[in-house]
Amino acid sequence: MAGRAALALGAFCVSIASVCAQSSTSSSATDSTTSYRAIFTVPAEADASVPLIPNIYDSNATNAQDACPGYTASNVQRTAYGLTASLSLAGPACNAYGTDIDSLNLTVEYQSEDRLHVEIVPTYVGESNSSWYILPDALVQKPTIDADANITLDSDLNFVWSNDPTFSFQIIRQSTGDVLFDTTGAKLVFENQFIEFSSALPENYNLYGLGEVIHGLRMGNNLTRTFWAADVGDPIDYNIYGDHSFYLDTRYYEKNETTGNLTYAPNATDATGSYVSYSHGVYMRNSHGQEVLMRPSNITWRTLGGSIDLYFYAGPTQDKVTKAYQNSAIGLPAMQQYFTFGYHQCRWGYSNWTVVQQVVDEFKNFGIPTDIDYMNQYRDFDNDQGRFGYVEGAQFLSQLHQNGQHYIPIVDSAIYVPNPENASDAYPIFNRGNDSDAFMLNPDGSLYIGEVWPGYTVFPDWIGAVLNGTGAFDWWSNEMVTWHQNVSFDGIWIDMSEVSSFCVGSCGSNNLTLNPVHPGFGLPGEPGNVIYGYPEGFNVTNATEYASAQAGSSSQASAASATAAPPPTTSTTYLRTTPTPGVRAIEYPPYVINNVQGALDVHAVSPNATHHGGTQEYDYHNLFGTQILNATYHALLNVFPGKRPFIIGRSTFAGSGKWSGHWGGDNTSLWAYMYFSISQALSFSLFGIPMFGVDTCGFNGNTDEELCNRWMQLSAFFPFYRNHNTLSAISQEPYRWASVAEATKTAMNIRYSLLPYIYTTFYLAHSTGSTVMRALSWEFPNDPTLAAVDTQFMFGDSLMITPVLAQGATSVGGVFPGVGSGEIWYDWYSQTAVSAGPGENITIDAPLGHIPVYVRGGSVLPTQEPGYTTRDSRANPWGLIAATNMEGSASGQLYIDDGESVVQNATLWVEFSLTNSALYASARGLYNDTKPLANITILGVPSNVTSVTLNGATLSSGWTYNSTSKVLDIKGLTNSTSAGAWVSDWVLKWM
Ligand code: MIG
Repeated sequence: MAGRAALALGAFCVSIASVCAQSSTSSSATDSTTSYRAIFTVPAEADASVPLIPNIYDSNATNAQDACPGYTASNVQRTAYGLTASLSLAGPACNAYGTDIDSLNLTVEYQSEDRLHVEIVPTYVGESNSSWYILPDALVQKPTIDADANITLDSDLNFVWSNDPTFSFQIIRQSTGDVLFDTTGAKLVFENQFIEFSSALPENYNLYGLGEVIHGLRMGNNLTRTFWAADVGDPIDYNIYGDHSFYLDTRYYEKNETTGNLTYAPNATDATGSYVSYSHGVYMRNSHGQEVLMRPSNITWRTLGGSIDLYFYAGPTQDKVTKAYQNSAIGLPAMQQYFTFGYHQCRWGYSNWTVVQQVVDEFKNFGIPTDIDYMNQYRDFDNDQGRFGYVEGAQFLSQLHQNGQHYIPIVDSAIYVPNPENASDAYPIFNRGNDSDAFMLNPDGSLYIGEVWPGYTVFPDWIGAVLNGTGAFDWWSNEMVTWHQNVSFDGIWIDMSEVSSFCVGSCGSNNLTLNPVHPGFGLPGEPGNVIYGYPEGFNVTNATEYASAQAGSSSQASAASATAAPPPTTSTTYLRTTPTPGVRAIEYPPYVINNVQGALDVHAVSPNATHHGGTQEYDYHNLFGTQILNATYHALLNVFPGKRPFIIGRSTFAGSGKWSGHWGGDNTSLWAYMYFSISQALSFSLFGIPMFGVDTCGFNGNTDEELCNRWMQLSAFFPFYRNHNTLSAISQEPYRWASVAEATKTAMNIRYSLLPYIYTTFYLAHSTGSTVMRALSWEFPNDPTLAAVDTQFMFGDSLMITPVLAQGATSVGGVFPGVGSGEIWYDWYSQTAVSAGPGENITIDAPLGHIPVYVRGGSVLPTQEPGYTTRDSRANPWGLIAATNMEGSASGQLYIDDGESVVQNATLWVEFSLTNSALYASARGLYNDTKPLANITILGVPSNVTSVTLNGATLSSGWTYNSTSKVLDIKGLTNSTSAGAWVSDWVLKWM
């Protein structure tokens, strides 16, 4: 508690943009139902997998490349935008992991200047054969031919095909002659539940994306990415919550300055040579369980269904690829309300309004989300009246809103089914949904009943709603509107949307009279599941505490092993499913993907769950998470007509960004996860979900002072800035330690000063598809040494962050990209130019509490004096930081609007340009902003300044020039700009 006074944050920022709450422990659920009976615990075996061996580890598995015949192309027809052809099996069917489809249609379309589409679908798709599946556009947007496309399209990509020895194709980049995608020598396999195709890739290739995964930014050439949405706490390299079957491929070439010839440079290690890079993107529009195998010389796709629906994006820069991907395929990211860029404080275990109030008081002004603690026995849209009552809540929330703070509760994906034998167990939210056909079914038409926090539950049927018009979306929206009348939340946090279910199959179908039930595993903090873990290095920094945690951990482990069931016999026989012609084995497909949970039906709603209209989860599993975001987005538009919905969702798919942001899920309080947060964020930049952040200080396990100190500073430079913690772990609000409070204030002060820059950067992402967090390799595409850098990053185009990511460190190594070609970097704190050589790894002093931040020469950053909340900050006078480049110039922008409306009545766009000792501001737009301009700081002013003028009028005082730091610091502009900083254009000159 030492840090408490320190983090009273006085005049400082910290807009608790939101707070979260979640029901504290299962015992509360037990308490509130004891009058009925003691709660039943579901046996752990209910969620166990059948023994399966993933194909990639199965040395006995059929290699479809050996067994299958491939296809032959015929009937090739030219079309207005490309060609079509028929593909027929080139030999006897192999039926390796399904039934071969003997006849396919190939379509190639030059859809725009920089996008080429290759599609392969069964010829008989129109006929009713349920084993062939085409992903509906209504669920996942499908890129189409650009309206202005015509035959003179100057495409840099070329499609070339061959029948030698069987059908294959290449995508060639004309300008370099480089083959970007090449299936030569690999057979096409197309079965009803298995598709395989493969492309050669050059030596030491650089691929990025293919998430969601906890992995370094660059994928490397020995990784299998599995796509199957899973509720699992961030294991490294496995499938986790979301699926984005998209990659960026960046290739570096050495350029011969005389001839202009390009030579592929896979192993370049110097930053100074004459290199160039070309990037392209590949999107596979397929929602099935999938695997992408990256190997040293190729990449292989295997999917459990659907079709081949590939889009090649020519780039040739990351920026162009990402913009084109968003504009054509997934949509531009949702614009966010201004407050959402404030700080969010959350945890699982804020057990009632009073506790939440205390947290708010401690911070004075952080953002406050609540986890499932608020719920009545974990039931959606229903508060526990004892702990999170509506009356008390209304008071709390009205005060919070008066403070300029916000409240973002969690909403779970599953809906409790009341116990039919217990009249007092009524849950009308379920009944209303059931009456609207809003829930998934068993194949026989009865309700599919799995199990999540509240007990046995049903699951919203988004697919039936989209494809067959049943009521899930309307019901969801009505429940949100109704609940909001009792709890005036400001946004929604969606959880468990993979969609998670804690048992295999419809385990509740015959067990509803047991409801509510306890999950078959201990919640964090429950006996046997006490949290003893600490970050790396805790043994060194806190030896005594570490020793006692170790002792607790060992006795918990030995108690567990004493009561545990005997280990399974080692002679496991694995289940192998043999394909039956024409029939799909949807629960245990013959090809076994390396799903982190084992079989597809473990810890998730089963593939045989059936939607209204008859379709099955097998084909849609990966889309639940994105459709609940769609439903929530539209529900929030009904709750807050005209306001930008604020949503943070767990499971995402291509296209989720147009509705929602995302957090990194259940990471662990380890230094390793702080490092991985950067790669995860950068990947989500590529996926068009810029509103991203991770659980700062770590979710699972206990954090410690040093890690939390570093992490609170790092996350301040992520778009979504939230501290979140698991149930029963030690408290980790930044005010718990004096040093963390201080470090947090430092970083928040910078973040809140920069809110106008952050908001402008985000607006550009929303309006053009540019990114917010950026890899160094994207901003400096001609430096091959940056290809794998994921320990430093850009926040927008003007700031570089070089965080300390190692325990015990007091300095950090960092490069200063571009310095060989004239780039200048200014230290944020000293405001002076850094001296560094090209490619040089500089040791930067970074004691605990200091995060190195650099301003890129050539930028003008709009700022505002930080206030305690985003609302206060937004009301403060403006400022500018201009950092000159080698030529002595700089530019930047500022976007202003009302901060919350979907459609704006008026906006303001201000352009700044600095050149020849003059800084110009020119604006357009009718948004009326009357705040004055308080100060302008110009970095890198080379020679002495003796006079400063604003619109020709001399400023006789209020400015200083420092000839050592080369900073011209102009204050006291408030009077001359009292009508508003941007009401008229101005020029500031100095000499
Ligand atoms: O499995 O609501 O990722 O943020 O605190 C636990 C409790 C369920 C998982 C979420 C996490 C949240 C937790 N939830």
